[in-house]
Amino acid sequence: MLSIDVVTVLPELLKSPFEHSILKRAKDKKLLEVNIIDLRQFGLGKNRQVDDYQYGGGAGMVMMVEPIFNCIKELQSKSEYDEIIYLTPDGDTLNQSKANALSLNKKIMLLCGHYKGIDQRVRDHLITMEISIGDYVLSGGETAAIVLVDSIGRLLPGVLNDESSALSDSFQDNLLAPPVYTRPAQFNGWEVPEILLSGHDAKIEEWRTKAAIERTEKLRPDLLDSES
Ligand code: 6GU
Repeated sequence: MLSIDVVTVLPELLKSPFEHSILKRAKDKKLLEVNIIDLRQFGLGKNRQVDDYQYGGGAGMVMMVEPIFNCIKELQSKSEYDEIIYLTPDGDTLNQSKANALSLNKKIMLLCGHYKGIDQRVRDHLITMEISIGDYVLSGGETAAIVLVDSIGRLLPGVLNDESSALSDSFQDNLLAPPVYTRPAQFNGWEVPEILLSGHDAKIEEWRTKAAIERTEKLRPDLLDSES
């Protein structure tokens, strides 16, 4: 069982995404648990303030250290975390090998950033890992958290019906997945490659490997000489 606590100022945004399809199955099978924690519960004063103007001036609010500190300490008093991850565009870019590694944990916390980011002292003293989901800017870390939980959750053993299915995904071996087809074999004069209809398993496997390599050379040659 992997348990993921997501700390956010927008809990409503995260309610539905984990209630469908593969992530729902993971939850039903007790392989994955996702808890949403509303950071505003730890906000200061009667307005439950969680952000403030930045020192030195400049546009945009910054998430304050104290509510985040109190939230993390409260959660840590109940369980031990393998990682406390801050989702931020300047973090390490997520890839399949990072998702694989994270799927081996028991308990992780995700902190969703907002506004201009969080007080640097949170990052210096409380966060153990920083992750970005790509080189573009999102309004908040919540959508990134959904992506991260999805990429990790589907890797947990037993989540996918066909155990080999996650292994044959694109990127799992630094190759894009080969093309796939289903019935009918002919549509509108468009044909399915004949080898796939042959029933010859070894030849089909050979065709798929070749097609995966060709597709990767054409679309993502960078993957073929990358380490991760
Ligand atoms: Cl993790 N957060 C935000 N706000 N923007 C992003 C991101 C994360 N990853 C890419 N862009």
